[in-house]
Amino acid sequence: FYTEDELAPLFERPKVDPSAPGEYGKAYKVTDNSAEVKKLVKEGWDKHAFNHYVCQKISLHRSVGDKRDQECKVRKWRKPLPDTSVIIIFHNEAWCALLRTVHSVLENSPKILLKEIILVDDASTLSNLGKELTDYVAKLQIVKIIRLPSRAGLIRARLAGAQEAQGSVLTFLDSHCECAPHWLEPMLERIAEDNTRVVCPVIEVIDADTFAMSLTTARYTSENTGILSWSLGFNWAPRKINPGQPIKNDEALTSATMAGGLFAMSRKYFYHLGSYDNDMLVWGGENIEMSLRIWMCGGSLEIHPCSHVGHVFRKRAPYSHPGGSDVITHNNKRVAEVWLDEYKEQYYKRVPRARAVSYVEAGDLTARIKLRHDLKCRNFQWYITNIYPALYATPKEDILKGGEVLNNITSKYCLDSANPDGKVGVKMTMYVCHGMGVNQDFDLTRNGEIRHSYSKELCLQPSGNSIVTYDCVFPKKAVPPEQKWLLTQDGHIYHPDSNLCLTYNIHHLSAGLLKCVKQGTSQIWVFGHKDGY
Ligand code: UD2
Ligand code: MN
Repeated sequence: FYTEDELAPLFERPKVDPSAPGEYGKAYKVTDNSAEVKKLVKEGWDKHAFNHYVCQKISLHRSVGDKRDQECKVRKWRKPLPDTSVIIIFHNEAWCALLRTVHSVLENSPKILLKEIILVDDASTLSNLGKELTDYVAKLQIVKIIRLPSRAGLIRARLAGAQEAQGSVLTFLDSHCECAPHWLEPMLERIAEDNTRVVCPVIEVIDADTFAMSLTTARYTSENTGILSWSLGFNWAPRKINPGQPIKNDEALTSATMAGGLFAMSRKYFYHLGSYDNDMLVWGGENIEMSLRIWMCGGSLEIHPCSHVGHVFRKRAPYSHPGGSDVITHNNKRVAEVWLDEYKEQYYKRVPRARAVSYVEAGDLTARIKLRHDLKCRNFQWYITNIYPALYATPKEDILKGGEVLNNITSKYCLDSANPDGKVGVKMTMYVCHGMGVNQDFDLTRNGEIRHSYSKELCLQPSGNSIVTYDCVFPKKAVPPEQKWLLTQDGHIYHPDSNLCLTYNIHHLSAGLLKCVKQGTSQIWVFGHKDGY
C-alpha cells in the first residue's frame, strides 16, 4: 500500500482562513445590496450562467471538505497505480472556475500519479484566457495548454487533448470542477486491476448561485447511477442493486450510462474502443455513445463511491451553439443509427424531426459501423436485457395497434397526452390530430395495456371519471386490471375492470369513462389511425 507521504501532491494547498468565503465548500451569499454589486452580479450571470461575482470571491485554493463515507476515508491504495493525464477542455470559461479546477487537481492529486494537466482551449475569445493564462500556467510546471484554431466542440476538443497525453490513464474534467481529497486513487485502482473499466467519480453539486459544494441535492448522491431514455437523454436514478447498503470499499457501482464530463479511462483502452465519434459536433450525445460502446463492446462503466468531484450545474449554456439545437439531434441520430439496431425506431418515435433526412442529417456513419463490427460488439437487445432492463419497449410483435387514437365524432380529434416530462397522474385531453406522433402516439399491446411512451413508459388507467397516465407495471409484474383495455369489433375501447367505455367529452375536450352505449359516436375510436409518425 502507498503511504500518505508517497501520495503527497505536487503543490500543498496554501493555508486559507477557515472563515474565508466558501471554505469547506460552504455557500457564499452576497450581502452587499448596493446597486453597483447588483449590476456586477447580473453581468456575471449573463456572461457565465452562474454567479461569477461569487465565483470570484472564493479562493482559487479553497477546501471543499470531505463528504466521503468513513470507509473511504480509512482506505489505503494498492501499489502500483498507473499515472494519469488530466484533460480539461474549455470554451470561454470564467477565470475563477477554470483556475480553481486546475488548482484543485494539483492540490488533491498525488504528485507521482499526476503526469500532467492538459488544458484544451476550444477557441475562446475572452481576453484573459490568452497570454495571461499562458503566463499563469507556466508557473505550474506540469500544466500545458493546447489552443485550437477554431471552435471544435467538446468532443473534438477532448480528442485533441487525448492526442497529446502521456499518462497511461486519461482523466477528463469539465472546466468548472473541484476535486475532493483522494479523488484520483480509487478510479486509478479500478483501472489498474482491469483496464477495461471506465470509472466516474460521484459528482457533487456546486451550486451555480452560492458555490456551495454538497452531496445533499437529491439527484446526485452516491446512491444514484446513470440511465438513459428512448429520446437518448441522460438522467440519474437510484441504484438498483442493494440500494442503501454501503458499497464494500473495494467495489464500485456499475452504471448504465455516464454524465459525460468526468471520467477516467485507460489511454490504451480509450483508443482500442474507438475514442470518440469525431463527427459529433459542439455538445451532446457523446456520453451516451461512449456508454453504449463501453458496455456493448466488452468493457464496463462504473461510479466509484470513494471518488468525489464537484461540478457547477448550470441551467443554460453560456456559449453559442454553432448549428443550433440541430447539432444535438445530429449527434443523437448518429448514436441511434450506429448502436440501437431495430430499437432506433423508439428514438425516432419520440424525436420525429430526427427522422427526416432532409431536416437533420446523421452524416457518414461508415467508420463507426465498421468499428462496431471490428470490435465484435454485442447488440442493443443485450444491453437492454443485461445492463438496463428498465429500458423496456414493447416488442413489435406484441403491439396490436399503434399510433393515433382518433375519435369518430368529427374525425378530427385525437387522444393527447400533453405531458412532455412524463409525469404520472396527468389527465388525458383531446386535441386536433396532427399526425406527428409524440403526444398522440399510443400502443395497444397484446396484454391490453394502452402505452404512451414518449419521455417515459406510461400506461393509461382511470382515475375518477378521467383517464390519466400512470407508471406501467408490466414487465416487472403482471398487468393490473385497471391498466387493461379491450378494443371491440365495433370500435369501443372497453375497460373490463370498471365495465365502462372510453368516451370523448366534446365539451371539455377530454376523455373519460362512461357506461357503454351502442348509439352515437363519442365511444367509437379508430386506433392506430396514423402510424404515429
Ligand atoms: C454534460 C457533461 C459534459 C458533456 C455534456 C454532453 C458533466 C458534468 N458534464 O454537460 O462534459 O458530456 O454533458 O455533451 O457530465 N466546451 C468546449 N467546447 C464547446 C462546448 C463546451 O470546450 O463547444 C467545454 C465547456 O467549457 C466545458 C465542457 O466542454 O468544460 C462541457 O460543457 P458544459 O459544462 O457546458 O456541459 P454540461 O456540464 O452541461
Ligand atoms: Mn459542465
